[in-house]
Amino acid sequence: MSIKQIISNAKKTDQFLKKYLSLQKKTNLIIPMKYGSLSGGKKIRSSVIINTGKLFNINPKKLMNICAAVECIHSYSLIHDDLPCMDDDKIRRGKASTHIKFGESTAVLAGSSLLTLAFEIITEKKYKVSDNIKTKLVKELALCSGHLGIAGGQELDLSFEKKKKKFNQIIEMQRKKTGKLFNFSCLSAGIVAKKNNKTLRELSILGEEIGLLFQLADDFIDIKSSKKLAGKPIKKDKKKGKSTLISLIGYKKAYNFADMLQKKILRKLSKYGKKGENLINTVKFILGRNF
Ligand code: GRG
Repeated sequence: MSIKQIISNAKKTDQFLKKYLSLQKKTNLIIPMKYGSLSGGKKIRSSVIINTGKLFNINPKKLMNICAAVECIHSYSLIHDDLPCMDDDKIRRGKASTHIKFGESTAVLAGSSLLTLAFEIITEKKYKVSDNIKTKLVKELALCSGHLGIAGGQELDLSFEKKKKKFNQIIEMQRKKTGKLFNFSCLSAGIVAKKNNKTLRELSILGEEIGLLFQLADDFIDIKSSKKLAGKPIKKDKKKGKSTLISLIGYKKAYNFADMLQKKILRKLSKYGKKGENLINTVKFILGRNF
């Protein structure tokens, strides 16, 4: 049930983004941008956005611009993450990484263009939410993406390589690198639903916890999955000397921590009753997956 729903949400975002990109003026960067954003990927953040919207009876159509914008930022981060100056990975989503297919300079520029496209999509005239909501979305997405969020987390991740880091330092890095975009995914649905500041704060925290859980699961996949299933090389964290909870406390203790975090998230979602079912299923999928 849950995986079908995730695939169906991914299709909706893909369709929206495909159409949006096809209406752009044709440049040499459009094809690498499409390659990096449309071909493959679970689009799990879209499911988190849509299913958070369900907590507040928001029609998924009202969230499509946000889904597409978040997936553009996510794809941008993957394109840049794979570059030789970062994680130097040649395979992504079961295919050649964008810089292998199109060259490094094109990958840098296609990634950067996806970043700016995200803000174009949110501020789009045809997106029928108020200017006040659009301004809040732009501000929060910028905060989650920059040095306080994904980019800052990535810098920490690279600087932690081959170093012994403390538990809290690893969690902080993962909260930024991966958690912040999930933070925005939950928060943005609350912004569209015009929730009060207390609820928005709760949604930010909830989203960041879901994102941390997602990153922990990603670290488990690096150990237990296969290259075919994961669509990317596995067992690379150890080779690269990445600081993960697994490298610090071992697989079993790291898994127990993730299991406790999942229970905490599910407890928080239980207050929404039936409206929370889809998001609960997404959270369960996140820890149980092997791709
Ligand atoms: C994007 C603002 C910005 C800066 C770039 C390179 C970089 C700085 C950040 C890298 C962040 C990064 C790659 C985090 C890892 C997150 C993660 C677990 C990715 C895998 O996500 P999935 O499994 O991928 O959702 P699919 O292929 O399903 O889309």
